[in-house]
Amino acid sequence: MVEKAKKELNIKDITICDATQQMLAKARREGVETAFDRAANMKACPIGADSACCKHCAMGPCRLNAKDPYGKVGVCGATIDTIQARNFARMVASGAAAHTDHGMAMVDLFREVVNGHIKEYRIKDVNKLVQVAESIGIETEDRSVKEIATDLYKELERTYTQVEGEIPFAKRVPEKTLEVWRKMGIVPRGAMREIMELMHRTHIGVDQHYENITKQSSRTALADGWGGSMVATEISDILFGTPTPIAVDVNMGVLKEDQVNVIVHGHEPNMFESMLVSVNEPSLVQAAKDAGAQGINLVGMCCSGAEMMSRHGVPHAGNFMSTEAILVTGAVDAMCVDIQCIKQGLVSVADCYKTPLITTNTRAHIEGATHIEFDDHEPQKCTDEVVIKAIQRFKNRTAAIEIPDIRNTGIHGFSHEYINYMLGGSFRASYAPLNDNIINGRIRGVAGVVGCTNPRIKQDWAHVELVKELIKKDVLVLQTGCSQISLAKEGFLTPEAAYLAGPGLKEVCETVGMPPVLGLGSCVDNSRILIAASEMVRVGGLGNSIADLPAAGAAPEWMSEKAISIGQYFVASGVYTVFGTTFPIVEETKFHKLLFDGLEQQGLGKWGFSADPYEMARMMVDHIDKKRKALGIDK
Ligand code: XCC
Ligand code: SF4
Repeated sequence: MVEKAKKELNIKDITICDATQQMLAKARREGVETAFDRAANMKACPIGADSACCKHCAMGPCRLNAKDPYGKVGVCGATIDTIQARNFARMVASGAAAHTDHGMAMVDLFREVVNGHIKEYRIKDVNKLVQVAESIGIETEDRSVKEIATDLYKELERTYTQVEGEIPFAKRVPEKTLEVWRKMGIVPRGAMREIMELMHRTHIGVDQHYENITKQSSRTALADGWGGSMVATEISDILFGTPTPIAVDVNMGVLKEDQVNVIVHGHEPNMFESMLVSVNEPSLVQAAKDAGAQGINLVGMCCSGAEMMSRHGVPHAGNFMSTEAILVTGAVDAMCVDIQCIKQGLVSVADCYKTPLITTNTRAHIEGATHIEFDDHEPQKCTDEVVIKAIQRFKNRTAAIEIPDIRNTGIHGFSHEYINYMLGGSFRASYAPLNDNIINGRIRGVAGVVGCTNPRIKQDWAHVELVKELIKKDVLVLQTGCSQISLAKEGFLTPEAAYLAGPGLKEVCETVGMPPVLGLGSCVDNSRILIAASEMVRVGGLGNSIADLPAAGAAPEWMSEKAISIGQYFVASGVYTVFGTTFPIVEETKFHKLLFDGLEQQGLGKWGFSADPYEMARMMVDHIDKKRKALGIDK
């Protein structure tokens, strides 16, 4: 039998990222396979893509027909709506678990720092500590940092463990939004309880009403957005500092041929923070020099990269779909990973270039990678060892090195506090309050454009085209995660990019000296968008709930279950949220009508979908205009 020839796409159709293109060409010359190749050769399963199958028990797996969704049911009798709602719920549960478990790790670290068991980290941002404590009603006056921090720890732990009542950050939700949640019974109690209940309810033979399942999906997703993710962001700010705008280089050109290049890729900031210490350790810097290097060059990727870039100005080499490509440079002396979005395929690419791929987290080992366990109690033990491995690899470099000579400088690190300050939020006397500029129409509305890159769509393309359209229409864009890196690589995160914006937004950007696209950090930092939205409601003039705001969200190239959880918590918070590339649903089913319309009728937001970024922009702008009209500020 003749083996079917492998499909090879034109590299220009795979990604608009020049550096990634250059590395994919090198990979092809060197016979190295990446996820782009695998995607081209593995068609997505059409039944799964529609979410028309169920494997929740051994009477199945069952397949329904997306073309005739009500033509049959599963062996147990489950309808298409039950099956889809359950599949969707499980994605929410997994995504929410990822963010909340990350937040939990931050809370664990916080506790150990507060009680003095960990000395290597400390509370760096006392102002933020006080502010977060006060936001949930903890007394701060005349109390020591330790007392406040101890109380804050106890409170925030409830985000996870509480079995009854409301999670602490529910206190930050605008009153009217909270009222809707209370009426629907979807205010999260504690993340563990919500995720457990959602897993239970999606077991065979439990909850078999798509509306009731979706209610628990909302509750669980809210335990992510206003719970786990928000805790992760706030504790990280308290421990490592709240970001303020900083100029950073992004793209593969941040690698340096004459230095030991260490990449950190993943999501939690603690290991990365320790790595920052290790690469500056005089004895290790000397060891690098003894090996013939000019120094040690630390670079981030994906979300932990986005976080470290925002906080410390650590350069960022690229987003999710560039993590294999960067190894192809041959210049990476160690890639050190922790949790989430770490492709198993990195192992074989790293192997081709003799780059040590090092896993560090007890929850995420990868077969074939080297595991060096990271422990918060002696963090440098792990990160020093990684650096030593990197220096060894530098000394014995054999791979042909080619580093794309591309670096894009932009301004990153816009925390919600800073946006507030810059655009006047609580300081309405300031010269350019955000709400006033929305009311007077210079800024038409606000859009969050976030999320992954995905080999099923040309990398970065939908992000860039969508954002271009939005700012042209005077919509201020807030970004996080891999999407932020897509735009950074195209030069949009600079004040100079204001010329690409419509006249109103351009004027505001020029007055304030800010980019039309504001980078807020990693995916857990989507919680900063929630807080900014609450703040806009609090300041006044734009309605009483988040659902009233002229705002919309999008994840044009999403791929992870975390993205679905984020989408659902934005929707449940009142935001119209449009996804691109694909959506796991059969159109014209009752479940589809619920997500794309019914939830809005219940007082929440709703989902939207389009694979076309221009249409996505139209949908979002139409929604923003509809909200402006309802507020009476359309002219
Ligand atoms: Fe992962 Fe967070 Fe998606 Fe990027 S955006 S591919 S989830 S790294 Ni979070
Ligand atoms: Fe089939 Fe029902 Fe079992 Fe799902 S739960 S696999 S639909 S029998």
